[in-house]
Amino acid sequence: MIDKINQLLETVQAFQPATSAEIEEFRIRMLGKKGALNALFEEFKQVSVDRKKELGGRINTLKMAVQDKIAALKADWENADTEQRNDDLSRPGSNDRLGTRHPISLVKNQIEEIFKRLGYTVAEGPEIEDDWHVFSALNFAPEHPARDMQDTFFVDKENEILLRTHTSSIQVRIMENQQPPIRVICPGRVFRNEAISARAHCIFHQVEGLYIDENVSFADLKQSILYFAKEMFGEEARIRFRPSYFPFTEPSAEVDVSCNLCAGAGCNVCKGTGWLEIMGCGMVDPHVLEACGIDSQKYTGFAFGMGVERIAMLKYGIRDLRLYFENDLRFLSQFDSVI
Ligand code: 2NL
Repeated sequence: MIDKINQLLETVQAFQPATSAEIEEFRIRMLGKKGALNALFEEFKQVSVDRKKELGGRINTLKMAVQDKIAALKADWENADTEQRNDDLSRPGSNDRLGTRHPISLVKNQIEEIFKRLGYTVAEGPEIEDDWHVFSALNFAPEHPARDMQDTFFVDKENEILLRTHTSSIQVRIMENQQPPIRVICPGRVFRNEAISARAHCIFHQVEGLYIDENVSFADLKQSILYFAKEMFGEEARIRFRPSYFPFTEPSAEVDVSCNLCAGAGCNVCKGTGWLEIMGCGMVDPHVLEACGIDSQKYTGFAFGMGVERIAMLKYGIRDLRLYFENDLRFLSQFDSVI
């Protein structure tokens, strides 16, 4: 019997499987009901009392060696790369659930795509900016309230380093570095020192656009915005311009789109007016062109800016801004089917 046990021990030590199926065959041959170990235990019943202790110990050692060997082989097998495993590589992969795009990304991408079709390129820029690119080049008066600590986050007040409050700073950098024609869309995060509520957040997203060339007119602006509104809200969308004021444009306007929920009849989203405000725009102030090194006698241009959170709210009927920042899957997974 001792010989048999030693022989089996050698077999166990020498065993090298070529496939995972061979490990299983080995396990059954050794530990199965009709396996080698059970045969030994059966034979063990006939062993005389004085030899039971020694042989019992040896059989147990063998059993443990078998179990350890199988466990080690299985672990190796799990870690081996697929080429070594004779797996069927043509079988379907596992269906891990995919994440979904955030509604802010969806709408930002959509805005970019619409203006790309009109020949615009997309540009980004730094979130940490200086006073010149955010305020001074854009014709903000020295005492303008946006320059105050109450409205703007300063990184270094003394050196006038701050978090950009709009993405116009990207367009300033572009005008400084290239001559017209310029046609560019500038998306990005912006920062304003505001209390968080259902309608305001201190971090939000903007897309601004800029078009500069010879003979660019307000009529060009109106047609470009009409094209955008129809692409974004549907072919039946109508727009209207209301006079407004921005330091960096003259004349300036705010743009409304006909309410897509009540088709202009009046509902609680458009507060009974039939119109929803979607952006601000205007002809670039000649002071801004000159500050950025562009000849305002030769060139004119228009610019516009919109809040991505607001466009997404109008498009998807989202009621509370805070939903965008909470990462609640019940909210996010609703955008599963949107490309
Ligand atoms: C709004 C209004 C606007 C611009 C942004 C702009 C940029 C340059 C020069 C002139 Cl570099 N204008 N941008 C113009 C008018 C309006 O945004 O309500 N945004 C959410």
